[in-house]
Amino acid sequence: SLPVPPMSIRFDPAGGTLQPEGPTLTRRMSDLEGLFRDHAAWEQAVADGDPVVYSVVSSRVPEVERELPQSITTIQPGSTAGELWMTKGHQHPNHQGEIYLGISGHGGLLMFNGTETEWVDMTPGTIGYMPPGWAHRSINVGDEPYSFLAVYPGGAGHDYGWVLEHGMGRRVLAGETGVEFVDYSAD
Ligand code: PAN
Ligand code: ZN
Repeated sequence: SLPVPPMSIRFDPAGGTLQPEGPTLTRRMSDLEGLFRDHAAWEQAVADGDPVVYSVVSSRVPEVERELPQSITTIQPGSTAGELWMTKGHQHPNHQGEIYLGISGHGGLLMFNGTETEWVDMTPGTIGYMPPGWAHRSINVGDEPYSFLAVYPGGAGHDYGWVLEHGMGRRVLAGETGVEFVDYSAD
């Protein structure tokens, strides 16, 4: 990847794009295998049109040591067997910190360090901080798309196997009066 010059990057909320634009990632339900509590409901959702659950648009700043890449994630509203739509979640293998900034909609940032879980409610203007060693997953808890900016060290790496192996401590469900949490141990 080529180094980039100092620059301004604009986010177009209507189009969900960055200018100048970098790589874009689309995560459909089929990409979230093994993550929802109700496997049969997940399979059914894949069969029923395999909806887009979230997308990630990145700037052109490369994911290499000493650079500071950014991306904007947009999670669609929805739930599968009561479990709110979410990102896959990952650990940074080199245990580096990260910040998120809420842009629009209502979400949450679930963090897990292998023992404890933490929850940060995310609305526009909230900065969520993930210390080194805390795996993180984002959840849309509202009824419109939830978008946030992520800024992370270029050498952080993304370990998705860690979450498949260790879980995230808690699951986030749509309750009668708001968000409800259940322990992974209840699966
Ligand atoms: C974010 C995430 C993004 C998508 O940019 O990568 O929200 O979530 P998953 O990577 O878990 O699918 C970030 O935390 N980067 O480090
Ligand atoms: Zn991260």
